[in-house]
Amino acid sequence: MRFTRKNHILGKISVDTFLKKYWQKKPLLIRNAIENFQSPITKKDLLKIAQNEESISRLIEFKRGLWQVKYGPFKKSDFPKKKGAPWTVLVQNMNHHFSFADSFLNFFKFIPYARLDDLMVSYASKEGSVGPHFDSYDVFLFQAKGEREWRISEQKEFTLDQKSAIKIITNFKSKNFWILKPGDMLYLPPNIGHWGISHSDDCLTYSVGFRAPARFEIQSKFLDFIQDNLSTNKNDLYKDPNLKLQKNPAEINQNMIHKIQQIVNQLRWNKNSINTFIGQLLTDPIETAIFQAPKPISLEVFKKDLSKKTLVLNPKTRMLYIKNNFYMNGEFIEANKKYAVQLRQLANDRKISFKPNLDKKDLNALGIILLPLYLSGFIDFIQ
Ligand SMILES: [Mn+2]
Repeated sequence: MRFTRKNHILGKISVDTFLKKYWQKKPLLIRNAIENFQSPITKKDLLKIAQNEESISRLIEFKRGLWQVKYGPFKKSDFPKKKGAPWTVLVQNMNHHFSFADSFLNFFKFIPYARLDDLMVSYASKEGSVGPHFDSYDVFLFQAKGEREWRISEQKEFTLDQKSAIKIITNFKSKNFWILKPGDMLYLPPNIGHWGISHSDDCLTYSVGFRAPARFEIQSKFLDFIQDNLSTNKNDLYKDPNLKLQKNPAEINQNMIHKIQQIVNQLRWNKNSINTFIGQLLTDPIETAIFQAPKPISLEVFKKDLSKKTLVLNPKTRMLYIKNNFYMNGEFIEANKKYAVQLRQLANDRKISFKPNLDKKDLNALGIILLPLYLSGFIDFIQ
């Protein structure tokens, strides 16, 4: 499929205007974000991936006055067959399973990768819905096939349905609604009440989801990081050769308090260690990501491939950098800053082809940097 507006999906709105006026602030409807869009992902593809052991999927139905949810992986027989029954299947991280879904995310490069979560795809039969709800994260809802009505709310306070297994707003009120056709897209900032209802039996919606670390998560993971990097000698015990007789044996004496305060104050971190923490935190892969190790190859063979083929990041791989420091899937990459240009290109484009005339010494150095990542299944070659 050819896209007419290369790398721009916001219609008449410029990226600058979008970031200034809408991102994290207010909803935006974009008609014809992509013209003449035809979804390369079909209902059949989606239901197949929902049966995959590694996928994260949900089936949502409104039955007997209750919103009900089942979690995948599913068997084929789990999907409702009754005609006219409204149901929805949602599959997360489609970009890990379907190369088109991965490349679709390229439209959203105007938001940093560190904020990007995944592409979720949902199928709904006519009247299918996940109910009125709100999410904690930003989302672009792109209509890929069929039609869906979206109602959004301006409410600040929600009451939630206690009986349903999913988060459902019971006092949902909406003034606006839109019917989205293939190629249309709705952006929603966090905490906006919304309700999507399928108007057709072939409704496919792509949700480009973002992530935002919670303050608590940052702080508690930072304490873990500090603990993991402690170099204190474990056998260094508390000593008190100057112990004086004290009146009350239950009282903790000032000497002991001072010494323990000093030990606590010896915990140190600086900008560099915080940066290492940030790089590791933000590239930590999702919990379900499994990286399959390839057949081991020697550095010589790897270097030959490197000079001929295109190197790509595994769709599950997260690679980010801070200046000349590179992080991949929660690990710091040991590399001479001489090769930062190439590593930056790999991180930004998620692929790189080295020139065949690459200097022997440089090829060798890059081979040494990249081979361990290849052997971990983090990067791979395409012809
Ligand atoms: Mn939602």
